[in-house]
Amino acid sequence: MVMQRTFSIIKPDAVKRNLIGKIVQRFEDNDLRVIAAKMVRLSTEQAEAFYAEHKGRDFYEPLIAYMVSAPIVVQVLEGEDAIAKNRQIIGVTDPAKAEPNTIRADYALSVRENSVHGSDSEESAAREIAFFFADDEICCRD
Ligand code: RTP
Ligand code: MG
Repeated sequence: MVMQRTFSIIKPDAVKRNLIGKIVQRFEDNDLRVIAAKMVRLSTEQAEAFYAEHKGRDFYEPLIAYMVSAPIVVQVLEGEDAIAKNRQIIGVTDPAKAEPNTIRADYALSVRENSVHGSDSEESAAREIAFFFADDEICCRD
């Protein structure tokens, strides 16, 4: 197993419902460490750039409107096999189909308002981390 970094968003629905702590607890309980974190309010331009891969899909416009509707918490998580592990902890996109005890099964409101984002590959993780964090904002820990 290799140490990996992944990128996480606590999305507007979860921030609005005061679930930041409960969600971070899931990461820490699974040996993922928060090595960078900040709260941001995305502009429409930032949200469109972040989700550019989905441009043209029917859910794209409402996704952008949702992502700018309230602040979000962006984080870099580090741990063994962090990318796949984070996706397991999160559960699949639709909370109705998400595995029991996943964040989305327990907290998400709908397919769109699904509480968290997690990078889906090494390439996505690298792109998404660089989208939000400068190198000197990421703290390496022993
Ligand atoms: P994420 O990127 O946020 O971790 O989620 P994901 O990989 O599970 O889902 P993805 O297919 O990348 O979609 C990105 C986000 O768009 C919203 N969505 N809405 N049918 C719909 O209404 C729909 N499908 C996707 C969700 O917020 C999803 O997380
Ligand atoms: Mg995705």
